[in-house]
Amino acid sequence: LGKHGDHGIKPMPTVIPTPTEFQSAGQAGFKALWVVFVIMLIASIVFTIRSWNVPVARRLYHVITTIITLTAALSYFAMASGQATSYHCISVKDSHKHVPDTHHDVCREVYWARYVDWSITTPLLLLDLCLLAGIDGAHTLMAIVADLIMILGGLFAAYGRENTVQKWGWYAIACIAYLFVVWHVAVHGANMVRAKGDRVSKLFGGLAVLTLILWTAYPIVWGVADGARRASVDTEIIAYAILDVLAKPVFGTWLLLSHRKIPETNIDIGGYWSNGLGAE
Ligand code: RET
Repeated sequence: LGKHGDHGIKPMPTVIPTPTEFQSAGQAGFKALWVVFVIMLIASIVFTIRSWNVPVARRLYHVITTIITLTAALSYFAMASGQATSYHCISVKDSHKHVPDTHHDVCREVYWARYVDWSITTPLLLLDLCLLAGIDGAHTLMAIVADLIMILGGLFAAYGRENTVQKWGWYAIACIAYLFVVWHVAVHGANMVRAKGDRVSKLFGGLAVLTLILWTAYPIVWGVADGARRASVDTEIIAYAILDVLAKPVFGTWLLLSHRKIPETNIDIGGYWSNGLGAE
């Protein structure tokens, strides 16, 4: 026997299990959500007032664009007031040298309001672009359905279980759907818009490039923040906030101001939508 009653058996090192980690919004995140709520509200009011000065026959872009910012305002109100969010937990492995690995949960706040917002607003943004380019109804509808698959795929991915095909499977499906959307806008749209002349082609080109750059940033932010959980919830909120302001009020202002200056942007899709005056 050793000096201190040592029987030659080393005690098993004990491991205190790592507690569940919660990733939630902080003060900066909440502030950003309120700021974007106000920006979206102001944009909606300005677009509404501007639309009153436009004849009904030329108001469709105004109506679509106002619904986009209004929907965003409502979704930001929900998020800023602490609603429309739920924790999604994944199990993370902790490796230890001398004892078996343990696991602990990482629970992250996922704002599902975003997906409700996007499933209403991104089809309407596409509708703006499709009307501008003069894309036919069949292709417009296909672009919108692909867009819905993209957004709902993102929602399912956000709540997908770890170590199954759920999360990244849905992400891959959503990304393929996004490629369909890109084809409709960038390739088909660019072909169709030529018939509307140089000024509309230039405007469409500008708006389409802005859209492609911004929209492509969303799956990147998602991958880093929601997918890999490498960014804090606040960083995620601020990244989406900047993208949303550029993709909705800035996009909308550009479209509506140009619509006023360029009469060829008028929509020629029949009297029901344009009161028969659209093409004039
Ligand atoms: C997700 C994750 C799954 C893969 C892809 C995505 C794309 C989202 C996009 C969102 C655009 C939102 C806009 C909001 C308006 O303010 C759902 C993030 C491809 C393109 C423009």
